[in-house]
Amino acid sequence: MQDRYRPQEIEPKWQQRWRDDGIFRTPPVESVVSGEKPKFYYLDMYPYPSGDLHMGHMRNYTIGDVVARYRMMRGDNVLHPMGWDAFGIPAEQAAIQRQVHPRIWTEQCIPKMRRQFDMLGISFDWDREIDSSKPEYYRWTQWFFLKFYERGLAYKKKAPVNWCPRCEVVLANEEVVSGRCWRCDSPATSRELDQWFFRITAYADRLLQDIELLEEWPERVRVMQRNWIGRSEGVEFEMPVAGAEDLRISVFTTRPDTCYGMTYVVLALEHHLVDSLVKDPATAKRVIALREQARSLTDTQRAAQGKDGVFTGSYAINPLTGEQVPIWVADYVLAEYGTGAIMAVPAHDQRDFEFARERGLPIRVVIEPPGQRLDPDEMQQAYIEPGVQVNSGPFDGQPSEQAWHTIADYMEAHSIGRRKVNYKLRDWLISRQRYWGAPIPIIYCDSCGTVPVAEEDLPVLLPLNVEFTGKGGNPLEKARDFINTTCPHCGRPARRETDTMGTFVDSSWYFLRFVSPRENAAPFDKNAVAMWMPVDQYVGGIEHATLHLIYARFFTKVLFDMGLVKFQEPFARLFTQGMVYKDGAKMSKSRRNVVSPDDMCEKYGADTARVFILFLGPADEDAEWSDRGVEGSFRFLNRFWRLAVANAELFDPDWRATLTSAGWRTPSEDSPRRALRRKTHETIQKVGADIQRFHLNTAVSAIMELANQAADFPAQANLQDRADRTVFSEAIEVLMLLLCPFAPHICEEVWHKLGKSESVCLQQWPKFDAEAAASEQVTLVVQVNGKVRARLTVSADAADELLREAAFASERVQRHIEGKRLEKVVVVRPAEDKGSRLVNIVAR
Ligand code: ANZ
Ligand code: ZN
Repeated sequence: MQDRYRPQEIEPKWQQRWRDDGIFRTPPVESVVSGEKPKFYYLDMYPYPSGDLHMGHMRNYTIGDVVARYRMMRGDNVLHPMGWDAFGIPAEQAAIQRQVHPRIWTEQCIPKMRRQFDMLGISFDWDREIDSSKPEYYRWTQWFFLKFYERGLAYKKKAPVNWCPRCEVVLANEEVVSGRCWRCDSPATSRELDQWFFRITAYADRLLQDIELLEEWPERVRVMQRNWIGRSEGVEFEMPVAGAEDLRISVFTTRPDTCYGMTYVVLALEHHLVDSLVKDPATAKRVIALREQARSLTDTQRAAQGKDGVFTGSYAINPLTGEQVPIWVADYVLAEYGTGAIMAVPAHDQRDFEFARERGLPIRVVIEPPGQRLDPDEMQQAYIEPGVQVNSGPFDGQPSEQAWHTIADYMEAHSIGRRKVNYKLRDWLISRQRYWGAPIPIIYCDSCGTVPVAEEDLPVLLPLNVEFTGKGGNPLEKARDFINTTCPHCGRPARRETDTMGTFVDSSWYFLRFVSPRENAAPFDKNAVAMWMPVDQYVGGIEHATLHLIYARFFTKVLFDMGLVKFQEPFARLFTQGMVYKDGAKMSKSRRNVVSPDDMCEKYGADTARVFILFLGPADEDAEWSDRGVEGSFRFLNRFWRLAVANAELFDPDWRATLTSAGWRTPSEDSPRRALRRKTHETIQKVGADIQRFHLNTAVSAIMELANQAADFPAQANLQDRADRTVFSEAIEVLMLLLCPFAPHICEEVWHKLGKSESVCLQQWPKFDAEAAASEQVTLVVQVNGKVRARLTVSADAADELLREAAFASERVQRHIEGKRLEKVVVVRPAEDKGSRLVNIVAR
């Protein structure tokens, strides 16, 4: 009786064996340094331990597992770690809703997820597991804060911040997605609070320039980072207020060429001059109402949809013309960008155009398309292209691109303004008025002011004994024992900072911790970092294109400047995987379209789940769930099982020796044996190349094809014949090895059933034999006007175009068409592409 394929029995067995034998343990630094094997640090973005592994995770980590296992078989020294981004809001929400302490909650969730990873057979080195919410870890997060503070890169200021009324938490700009909280989706509002920032803007230029170094990153992510940093070159200049010459309005423009087209000026609602300019009480009331209305909008929303404003009653003087223009206050100008004020040029800026049209403000054209006139009354939209200057005094007639510079030069020469570079990038708001995070190591003393905690006093422990009411924000504010302390300078009673750091701080350096996770004297062992970093392959979702991936780059650059690391970019290669959809929507609990990895594994086994999820489509694209696909993957593994197990008797473990000694490496004749050997080696090459390019779905189908051909082989060949048996055995063994990264458990079981003893996971990736893979040769018959004129030998996979070329390259063919006009060239292929091809030429 033949064994049936029973994944539920074999999978736990092998997982246990792999664990007992420690086969995924990272090689020690010493052996990596001395060895000749290349190092390969494969990192999946570490997850938040929600306690529930979903399909998105599963896809991500399966992709990673295939690549890491493949690298291991290729002979690389592989570091493939996993850990937990364990601080953050959900654990605290759980505490509020269920009265479970975040510590306990987290400690319940982590083993659940670890079990799920193990259930899937992911090859993580669990000895290196890290948890960012443990004091061993966050003491170093705090240590980095102190270092940043020392270097002037951490500072505190009052700032209007985005606020989520539902989570009762401050949101960084990056956490506001289309005006909503990135986590709970409720509309964000705005508030003024004391906040801690990291001065990432000091690194804006380096972050921008070094994008050039990230050649192995998806172009999409590089573009998103460039836009996020948002460098713009322009001119900043000042305008006196008419009748109040001590008041000056500073504006930033990227279009100095349009200065003569300014017909009004706009201040942001929060601009510091608004209150001095507005004299009329009715207008002042209106301004207050506008501010009130804007409070519920985020910056992005205001810039996009805002268009409400009021005339202040005052006028500014255009320094180029001496002309007076009205000063308005409006919501579409942001207080936080540039100078918080603009010169409005409705003829050439679309937002100004709409604002002016609605209020009947004048529109003056100063740039016209070459050879064309523009009438402001006729314009349907702003003209934003380059052109020729008009109505621009001494600059008339200049191409606008030139006038950009001549006007900027003029302003600089006359001390009206200066060239200026501005960035969209804001300093990174790191503080959270939340409990579940690393406490910011700062002490406030009435005599000494703001005092950093001494390094040797780290970690500042997060007290466990606090109350979670869900009201009024941060429970730490009521934790007396925590707050009351003594000043490190003067020893008098002092208070601790109660803000904690956002989790993006934790994840900005975790990739460094993995190289020496138990290091106690430093955040990481410098030698280990020098050895393993940078990460060779980083994989995660596109949603991190700007957030995490800019912060981690920034951290790395600061650490470089501190002399702690020798590289400036942490991630050499980046891959962003797509999401999993079902019925056209992202899988989510609220949509009730979740398929759980547990159910799949229970029903079909982990190997089927893995093969299926990879087979869904290209790994970097979103994929649509398909129930039929699961069945298909399961049937494939069953076929593979039967192929190997049913033919176990015929399997020749010494096929390799036989092959070389008997000289059948490249059977010359056209036979099933030759075809199978060719297919075997074609597949070796394709699967390896596909894995390196993350084309895992096509790799799987290539393996399926080889399996099908091998399954057909016994009927076509004579397995009593030694040559046939050898080539067949090779195909079976190669199949097990190629499939191993994708479906490791079944391969391991079959491998042992065929009499092998060492783990299949530790085998060498099969070697590609180019000669064996060389494609079949077929005859190409060339006819000219119905008569055979040439017989040529061509490769069977030559496309029509190549066949035509080969035909015309033949001298005999040339002789017969010389001096004639070609009327028709037809390529004829035999059924299933087997046998000779024909090129038919008609020439008169
Ligand atoms: C006059 C002008 C004329 C402008 C023109 C554009 C086109 P980026 O590329 O984003 O830097 N601006 C400046 N500060 C602003 C603020 N705080 N809120 C809203 N808008 C602001 O764009 C800079 C341009 O955006 C500036 O150039 C300014 O409008 C506007 F035909 O000045 B411009
Ligand atoms: Zn003090």
